[in-house]
Amino acid sequence: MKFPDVPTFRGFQAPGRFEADIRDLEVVQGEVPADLDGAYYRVGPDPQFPPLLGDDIFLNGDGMVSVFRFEDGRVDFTCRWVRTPKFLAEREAGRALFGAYRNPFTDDPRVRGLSRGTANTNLLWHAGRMLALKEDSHPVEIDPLTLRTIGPWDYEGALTSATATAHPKVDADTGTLVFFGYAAKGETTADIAYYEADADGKVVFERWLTAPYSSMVHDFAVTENHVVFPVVPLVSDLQRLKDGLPHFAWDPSQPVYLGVLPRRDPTADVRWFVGDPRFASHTMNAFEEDGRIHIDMSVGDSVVFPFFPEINGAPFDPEAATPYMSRWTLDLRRATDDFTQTRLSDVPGEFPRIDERRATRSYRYGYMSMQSGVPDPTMPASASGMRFDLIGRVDLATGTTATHYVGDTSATQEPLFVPRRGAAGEGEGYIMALVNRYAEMRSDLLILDAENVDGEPLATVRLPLRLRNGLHGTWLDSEDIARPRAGSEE
Ligand code: V55
Ligand code: FE
Repeated sequence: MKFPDVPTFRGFQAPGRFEADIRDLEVVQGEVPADLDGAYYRVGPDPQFPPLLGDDIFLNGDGMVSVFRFEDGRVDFTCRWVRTPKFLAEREAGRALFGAYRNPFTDDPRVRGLSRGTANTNLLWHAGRMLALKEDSHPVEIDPLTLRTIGPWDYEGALTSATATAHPKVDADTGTLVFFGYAAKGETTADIAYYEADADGKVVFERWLTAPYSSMVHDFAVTENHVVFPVVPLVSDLQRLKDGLPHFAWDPSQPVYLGVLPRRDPTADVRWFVGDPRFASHTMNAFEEDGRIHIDMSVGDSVVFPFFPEINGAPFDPEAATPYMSRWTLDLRRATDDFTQTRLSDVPGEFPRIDERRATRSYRYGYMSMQSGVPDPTMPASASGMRFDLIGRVDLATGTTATHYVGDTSATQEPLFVPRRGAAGEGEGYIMALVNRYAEMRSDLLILDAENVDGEPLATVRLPLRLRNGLHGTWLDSEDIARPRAGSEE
């Protein structure tokens, strides 16, 4: 067995392929705040086997979950693969059986019909369940204490879509979960299924709509009274899959459509707003103000992923691809279908997070992986080509961005905001970020004061090993970990 000699699988991005437990990680700088009592979970792709087709894209690796547990200033570490149906079938075979990213035509015939999900994109804690998410398939439940896989979760049959987003939203006030699946009737279908589940995890609303064209709907926007589905022209169709082409292509001949629905309204028409082609992947937050909807997303003029080609073969344009946090504003009071775009920070960035207590409401702060003017070109780039050498806090009240430089020969992964216990004010808390130390081929967990981002870290927790790039994560308070889930007898 051998992984291909390409950057996706070599150097810092070489597959980790270990499952580990480390007690009491070394704290080499500062002190871990003693009031951090809970756990930071993150997930990312880590292929179990070399790709069936000889090469693969970063987004297709098997989901590996890591957890950092905090208690009394000490930090324990555990990582485990999610035992998806795909992972188990391939482990049994001792090799890869599934082929290209979201292309079932490339699979070994013996796995036909089996879920292709990798559970590699995000983790959701809701109604006492920890779910590992991938947007092409159903969630997979894991045990938050042991990281043992429990199995696919379909909301007791209520998840009628073939897929569920990796970026669901939880209303912090009500505990309501708002989520959707795109390609909901199977790969490359333009169908979107929108759901809401109550605080006990029971699906209480379902509604289907059809997008103007089939594309990657990686994230969406939820406000107090509306949901918005951003359809950006990273398109797909079945013929591409049959032809063995990458699942998605960038098609700048198509406009952006923003589909707005009133929440939990079974009959209202979808209102489609239309704008110039642009790429947007992650929503920072969205809210309503005087009959308008503001959607804050990282927006670029072109697709950020070099491995999803321009549909007519134009070369990847890193400058056009560079994303900036931007605000799209739709005016529901006007009859026209246009919307405006304003830039919220002049520092390029992605992986936006917020103080989740403000999700769906007006807010002040966002936290992001950011890139300074002259990132070191000798250092590895992320899958998107970005070199995230800064952790940033965007202040929407002052229009300023504070940044923390993570060091030479280093790059940050997604920064997560963790509220400080007993502090209710927005942004009172910590930022956690896993930092790649390229010179040492090792990882550090940085803990920053979220109100003093540009200051020295509160603590640097040293890992004796390398955690390749991951995607998204979540914080779980120790009180929640201990609490049995709704309806269980445990
Ligand atoms: C992304 C990540 C995915 C995916 C589609 O924007 C989009 C990130 C890790 O998987 O399948
Ligand atoms: Fe994402």
